[in-house]
Amino acid sequence: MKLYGALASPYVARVILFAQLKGIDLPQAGIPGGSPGKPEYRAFTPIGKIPSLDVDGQCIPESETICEYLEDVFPEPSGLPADAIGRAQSRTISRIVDLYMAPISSELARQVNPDKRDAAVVEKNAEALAKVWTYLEHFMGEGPFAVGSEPTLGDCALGPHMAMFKILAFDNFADIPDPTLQDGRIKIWWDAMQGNDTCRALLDDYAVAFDKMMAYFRG
Ligand SMILES: N[C@@H](CCC(=O)N[C@@H](CS)C(=O)NCC(=O)O)C(=O)O
Repeated sequence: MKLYGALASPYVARVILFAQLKGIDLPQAGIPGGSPGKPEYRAFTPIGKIPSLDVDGQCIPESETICEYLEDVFPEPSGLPADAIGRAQSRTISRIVDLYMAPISSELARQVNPDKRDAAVVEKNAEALAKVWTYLEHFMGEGPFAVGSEPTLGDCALGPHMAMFKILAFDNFADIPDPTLQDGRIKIWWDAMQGNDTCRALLDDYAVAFDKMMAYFRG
């Protein structure tokens, strides 16, 4: 079993963090062909995105599906809360990240350079992001983590994305405030992530990797 993908991707970071929290030894390997667009990688996964998991030549795509696969194969320690409602809450946080938060990052990435910026696009996405914070606050369970006293699947999805938004959005757009600095449920969550050695170390490494990639958008 090996994971294809680079840590600069918040989706790859999700899987790595999930595996680390579960104590799974998950080797990373170079993408076949060298990059996601290459025919060698497309033959393995026509979706052509990272991460993907190679299980004896069988491709498992999509970060969330990979995490659920790891949970199935290595059920202990669980990467999900013990009760069904808690598991649904943790999965909901991941879904909010993928469906509502992630698309905003792609839009804002194109607005980072002030010389090429469209203020209307920034404003539209700032409003959308403010809504995402309300979704997260509404659907997070009892804390301090996304659901409960330990990090689970939802934290693994949200952590790298929040770390990405710190560099991509809050550092670049004065009108997009950082919710992890304002009193409330998201700050409680972020502080818990920072207080967990595994989460903090992964998020720090991810931020370094993502920041290097940001040079492309700043140019
Ligand atoms: N829904 C996918 C998203 C993966 C994704 O968008 N990966 C990006 C890197 S952050 C990628 O591989 N992009 C390469 C490309 O589009 O060519 C998942 O959860 O794994």
